[in-house]
Amino acid sequence: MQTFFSEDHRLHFPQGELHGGELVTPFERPSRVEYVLRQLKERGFPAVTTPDAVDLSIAHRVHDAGFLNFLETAWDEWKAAGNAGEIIATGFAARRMSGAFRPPPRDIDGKVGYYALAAETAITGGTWKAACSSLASAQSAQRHVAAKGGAAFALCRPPGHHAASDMFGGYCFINNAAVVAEMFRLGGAGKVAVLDVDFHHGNGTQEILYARGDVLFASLHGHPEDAYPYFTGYADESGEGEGEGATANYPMRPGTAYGEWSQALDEAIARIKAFGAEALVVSLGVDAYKDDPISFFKLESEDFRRCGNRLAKGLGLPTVFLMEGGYAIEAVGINTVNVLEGFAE
Ligand code: Q9C
Ligand code: ZN
Repeated sequence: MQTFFSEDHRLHFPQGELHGGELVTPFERPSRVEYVLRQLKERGFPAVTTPDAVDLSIAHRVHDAGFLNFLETAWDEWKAAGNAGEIIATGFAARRMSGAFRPPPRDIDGKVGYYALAAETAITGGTWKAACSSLASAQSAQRHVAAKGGAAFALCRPPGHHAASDMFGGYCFINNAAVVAEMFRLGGAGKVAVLDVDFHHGNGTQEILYARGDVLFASLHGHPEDAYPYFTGYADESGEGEGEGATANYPMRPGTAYGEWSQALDEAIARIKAFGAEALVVSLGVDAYKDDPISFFKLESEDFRRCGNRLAKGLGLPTVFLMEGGYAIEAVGINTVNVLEGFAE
């Protein structure tokens, strides 16, 4: 299986993540990918391929233009306003505030809060370029699968599934999964499925696809009563309008192990099959792992191999795997590559 990967991910490395009232080294850090690259190499996967240039026209189909412009220009505005540190959102367009439904404020602090879904995710001078390089890897993986069939892996960093049409956060800026699904549709696939196995609910992907009947979104994640991003991912969120029935959420409680998790996986696979998807996008976070520092499921490393195998055997679709989360960094490589190997077995 081919891997697409850009070194430009390194341009995004904030010094701080607001966590427990402290600024700590972000969990989503550049070294995560080193562990994945090492496992790919050790297990004889082909050398990684550098992606072609990003095609932002597709990003514009799933994101708000003002939002993308904000991501591109926020750092310069922030510095011009005299700020010394990294961009961190402090004031939000929260419940019942009229500004949530108006254009963004002029002031950069106001803009940051307007476009942020949470405060943990800092923006720095290299964030936009890194997010574009992450999307470029996703897009090259999609083109590879569209042309040759089979499966490909995009080692995306920063991740994408929390990024909504006009919000960043949860370490995400551009929604790679939504863009790849859109590319499959533009390439002629009648129906596409996005399966999100990251521990966290893929709120961004869900929001972007919520009213669409041509792309199914299915997600296995920590119950929103217990887990970030807290405010989406309930089982009764099932889509709207044309998209009614094309969203499937499987929230699970703290301590969930592979037995229960894999039942949800099987249900999601059955939904994808019944939906008639012709291509599959997997938001591949491995933070459902038992030792993940910010999550509470109990999957073992071998369970990730089983997961990959079930996807291949149960669906057998052209598949693009997109790296999302996973923060037990020494195990991130093992668990990620286990999924890919299990798929290929
Ligand atoms: N104490 C992904 O896995 N957690 N994002 C913030 C602050 C943010 C996870 C908790 C978790 C984001 C792609
Ligand atoms: Zn996650």
